[in-house]
Amino acid sequence: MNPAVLTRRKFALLGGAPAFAEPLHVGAPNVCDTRRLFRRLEAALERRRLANRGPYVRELERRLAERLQVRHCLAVCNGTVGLGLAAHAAGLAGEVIVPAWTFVATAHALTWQGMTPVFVDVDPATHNLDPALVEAAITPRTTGILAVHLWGRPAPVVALAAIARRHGLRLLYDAAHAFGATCGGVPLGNFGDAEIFSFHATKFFNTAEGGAITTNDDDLAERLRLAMNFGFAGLDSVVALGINGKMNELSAAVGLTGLEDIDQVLAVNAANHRAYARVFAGLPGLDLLTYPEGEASNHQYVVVDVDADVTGLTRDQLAVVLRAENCMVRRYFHPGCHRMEPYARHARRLPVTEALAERTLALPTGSTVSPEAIRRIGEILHDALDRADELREVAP
Ligand code: T4K
Repeated sequence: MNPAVLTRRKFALLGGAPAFAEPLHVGAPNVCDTRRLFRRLEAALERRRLANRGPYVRELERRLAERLQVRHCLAVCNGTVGLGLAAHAAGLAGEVIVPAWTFVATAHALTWQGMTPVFVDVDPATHNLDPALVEAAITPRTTGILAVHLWGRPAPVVALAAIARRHGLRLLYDAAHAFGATCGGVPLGNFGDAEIFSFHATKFFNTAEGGAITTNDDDLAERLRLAMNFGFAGLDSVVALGINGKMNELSAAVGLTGLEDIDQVLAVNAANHRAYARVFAGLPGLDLLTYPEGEASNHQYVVVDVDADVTGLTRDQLAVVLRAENCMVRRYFHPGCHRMEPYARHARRLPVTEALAERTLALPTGSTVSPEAIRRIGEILHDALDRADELREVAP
């Protein structure tokens, strides 16, 4: 620790100016090339084709399927609707096993369909479903597993596939965080019966709002196509229950334009993650969640485990310190879905999820965060740990 820094810093929490003049957000959107986007938007407006699987949506689906090396890719209006559509089209009903350590949309999408999410704990090392606990939670009412590739790190796909096969269950993946990641060299998007991506503004690849369902199952793809378009099989022939799950042309234009520069965005995220790794290597009690070696990863989430016994500050106290400096860290996914409504009244203890919910902090990354900003965040953290006694008094 540089003693000059110690004497210089006046924490914003103690009346100093925030370290960052403008807030650094977790999930600040990566914005695509605006000129190319405007040209695309102009063309869509001129041809007066704005919705209902227009040329941009079809092109985006084609390009995404190519990139993910998957047979079918269906662009949807958002990830949550995509999850509900996939659950419906896969024939899920009754109980579906999900992690509680995820964004609440994973569970809500099932509940909205009249299904019961059965929350199962995760592996503390990976933050993903623990296969042994999944198997133990199966009952005669279980019809499927909706696993999550949390933070874009692959769920245990081999073990889950074996469990699904053994028990005759459907297997879906919430891949909201996982676009661009691989498992065993295979792009996520190819596992289970179907996978569902989110292209929300906060994702490294975004269409403002949007998502996609991918599958290698031709029949399931056909059911999904019907279900996402009100069940229409022809001009006035409705053959199944459906809703409106379609992506619009303007969102697809954002996606097509963003896709052209996606490798640069991936490079920025990877470089930022390396910069954070250097910072956290020197900070005892703060462990950066790593991405698997030898696999592609999007590094969209910078996730740190806070061991308060070592740091002297709890995760929440550190969050207060950093947010005062305009580093707008998030407590994703506190307190765990099982302790949110409408699930809390039936909640049973999930010790790993509950511990992670008290210890996990997400930090900003993406194209709005420079290596210099990460270095400064490191300085603030060093300083905060050195002066934990003082900060504990003011950070509730
Ligand atoms: N499954 C999983 C595992 C998910 O994580 C998600 C979504 C879904 C399913 C559902 O997919 P979608 O239906 O959303 O496609 C955000 C996102 O809204 C949500 O998409 C995402 N996961 C979740 C992890 O994060 P919040 O409640 O944190 O949103 P909000 O408004 O607080 O924004 C997050 C940060 O991003 C803020 O710090 C501000 C910044 N931001 C946000 C937006 C929208 C910007 O700077 N500009 C923006 O335009 O949920």
